[in-house]
Amino acid sequence: MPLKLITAGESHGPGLTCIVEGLPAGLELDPEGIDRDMARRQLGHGRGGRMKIETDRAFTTAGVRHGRTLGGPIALQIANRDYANWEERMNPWPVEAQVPEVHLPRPGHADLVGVWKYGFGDVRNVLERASARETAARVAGGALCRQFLAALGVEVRSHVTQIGTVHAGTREAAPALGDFDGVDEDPVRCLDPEASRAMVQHINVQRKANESIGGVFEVIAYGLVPGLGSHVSWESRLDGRIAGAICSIQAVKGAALGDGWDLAARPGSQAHDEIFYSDERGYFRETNRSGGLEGGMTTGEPLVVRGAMKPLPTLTQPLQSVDIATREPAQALRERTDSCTVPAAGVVGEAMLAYVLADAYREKFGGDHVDDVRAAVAAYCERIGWRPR
Ligand code: EPS
Repeated sequence: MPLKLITAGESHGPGLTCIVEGLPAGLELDPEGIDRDMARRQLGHGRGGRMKIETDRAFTTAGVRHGRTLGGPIALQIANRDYANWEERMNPWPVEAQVPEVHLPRPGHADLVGVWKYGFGDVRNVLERASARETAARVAGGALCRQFLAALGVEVRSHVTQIGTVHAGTREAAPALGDFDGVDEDPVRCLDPEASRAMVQHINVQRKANESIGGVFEVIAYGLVPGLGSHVSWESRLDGRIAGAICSIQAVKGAALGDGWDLAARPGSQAHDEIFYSDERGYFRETNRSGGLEGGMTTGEPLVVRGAMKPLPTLTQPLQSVDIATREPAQALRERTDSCTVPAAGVVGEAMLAYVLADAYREKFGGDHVDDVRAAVAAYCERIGWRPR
């Protein structure tokens, strides 16, 4: 059975729910680990006033007993503390009060097409679900996937490599797992302190000019076995599954695997990772331009994916739009918003990559109990002569 991760919830409704179905029984879960990921998603210079209201915590209501999974669907609930201020506007049931409608779609948001497609006259019926608040639920579910992967020796990390026009310096080697130790303390979750200062400055300047700012985050998974995903059919290729998951994050417009777009300009001799063998190391590579993926399968090298995020479409100086009630020209909706969420998007990217990889492990190794999965992974590594790295 494929691993499923389903979210429900509106940005200012009573709360968010995530259901994860398909994890094995017997997996020990750490509730603090889930809340740690939730808190990490709220980090980053450039967030708006909403983050002062929310302190996200996941309340587990199903699928876990005394700290271990039961093998059934796991349900996690996250309250929207801001709902207290929206009880009339977002009540699931009819209210006495006259609730004002939103008629000013924002360019770049789901607003306009959403009201056409679903037959609404009130843009709020679209924007509430389209909001990136939904990613809090993905991160809660992703934390379960991350803990399943950790039980198999896999770790997932992220960092910010670009904000607006500011790029982190090029590194001589890809980051090692230990390089991420202080990343959440950095105001933009960047590994390059000098670039981080320039990024913060850039956000401040752009925010003052009423702009929102995009950027690029990178997610890396360490400790994978080779052979997750498959070359045999297009749906099985992990490249597409990962790119799809990363591009499903609100405002993400591009995903690059390994050296990605840069590979297009290089001669073949500079684009691939030559293969070596030694008795001590077995098969190995000296480079990782492929980002740990060849033929739609993991190679066992760190898996590297980047996501490019556009600037958020809610602007404090709104763009030109049309009032959908009068069809007269008007400025787009002006709402409280964030100016930059790239640091948070990296944490959401971790959740999405953890989900795709956990699904790939479930597909390849099956097992009802987590010990069955561990035994199957060990037998496979033995067969191919793979030494966990
Ligand atoms: C969002 C707009 C802001 C963000 C929100 C996503 O919310 P509000 O309209 O309430 O100020 O803060 O993100 C979150 C609440 C979150 O938890 O990430 C949007 O329009 O996408």
